[in-house]
Amino acid sequence: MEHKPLARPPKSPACTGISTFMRLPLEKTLEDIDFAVCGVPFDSLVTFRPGTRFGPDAIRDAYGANLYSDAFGITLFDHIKGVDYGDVACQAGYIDYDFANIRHTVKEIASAGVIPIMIGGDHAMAYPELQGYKDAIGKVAILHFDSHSDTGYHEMPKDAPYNHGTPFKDAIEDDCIITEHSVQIGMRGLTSELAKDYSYAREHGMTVIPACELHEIGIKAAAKRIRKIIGDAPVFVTFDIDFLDPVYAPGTGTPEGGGFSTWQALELLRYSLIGKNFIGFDLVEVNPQYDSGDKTAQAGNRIAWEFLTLLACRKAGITKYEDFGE
Ligand SMILES: [Mn+2]
Repeated sequence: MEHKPLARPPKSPACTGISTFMRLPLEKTLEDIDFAVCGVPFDSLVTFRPGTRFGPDAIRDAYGANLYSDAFGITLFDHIKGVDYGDVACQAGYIDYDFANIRHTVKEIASAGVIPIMIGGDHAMAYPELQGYKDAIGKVAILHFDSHSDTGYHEMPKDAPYNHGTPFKDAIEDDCIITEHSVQIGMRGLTSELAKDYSYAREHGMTVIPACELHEIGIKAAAKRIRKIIGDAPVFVTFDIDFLDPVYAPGTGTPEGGGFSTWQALELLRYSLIGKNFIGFDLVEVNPQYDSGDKTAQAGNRIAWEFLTLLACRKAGITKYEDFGE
C-alpha cells in the first residue's frame, strides 16, 4: 500500500471515504514510513469541561485536502510517508490501563524510528507519552505550547496524583525531561496556583515564556530564544490547543483569553523548529462538544499538518524558513 493520502481531488474529494488523518491509509504498520498518526480518545483527567475523547475523530474529519506548503514551497508527500495508526485503546476512568497503552504505543512507534503524531485527548496523556519516549530513545526536551504550565497541582492526593494540569510535573519527577533544553510558551492567567507552576518549572530548569512576554517580543524574537535553548536536543513538541485564543479555538476544556492566532502559532512552529531535532508531536485538548463551526478542530488539524511540513522539510533538506522567497 502507498503510504500517502488516498483522496486526491478531483478524483476523490476529501469529503468522501472513511475519515482518517489527511485520508492516510488506516494501517498498523511501522515499516517504510516516516510518521504515524495515532488518536488518543482520552479525557478522564480534565478539571473542567470533558469531551476531548472525541477530539481525534473531529480532527480527522476537519481535513481539507491540503497537500502543498505555501510557506516552504514543497508538496509534503513528495518527501514523507505515513499512516493513520488508529486509536490507542482507552477506557474512560481506567487511568492506569490508558496510561500503559499510551506509553506502550509511543514506545512502539518511536523505537521503530518513526515520528509519533499523537492526537488527543486531554493533556494528562503527555506524561505517559514522555515515559514512552524515555523507554524508546531516552530523556527528551519539550517545546510546550499552552496557556497553562501544566506543572501543578501541588497538593494532589497521593492516591490520585494526576490530572491534565500535572503532566510535566509528573514527567519531571519521573526524570523524563531534559529540562535545561525545554521551553514552555504562551502561559497566561493570574491565579496563585499558576504562579506556583511557573516557579516550579523554572526551579527545575525549564524556560517559561508567558503570553504577555510573547505578545511583547513577538514571534521571531521568541523563536530565536527557543532555538538557542533547545539547541541540538531531541525535542518533543506538545501543543495544547488552548495556546490559541478562544476566538480561534473555543472548543477546549479550559479556554483562556488573551491568546494567539492560528497564524502566529504556525509561524512560531516554523521559525522555532525548522532544522531542529524534533522527535515527536502531540496536539491535545480539542473538545468538539464545545466547538463552534468546527473551528477548533480545523485549527488543530492545521497545526498538526504544519508539524508534518517541518518533517517534510527535514527530508527535503530544507533547514531554514528564511530561505523562503529569498
Ligand atoms: Mn495543557
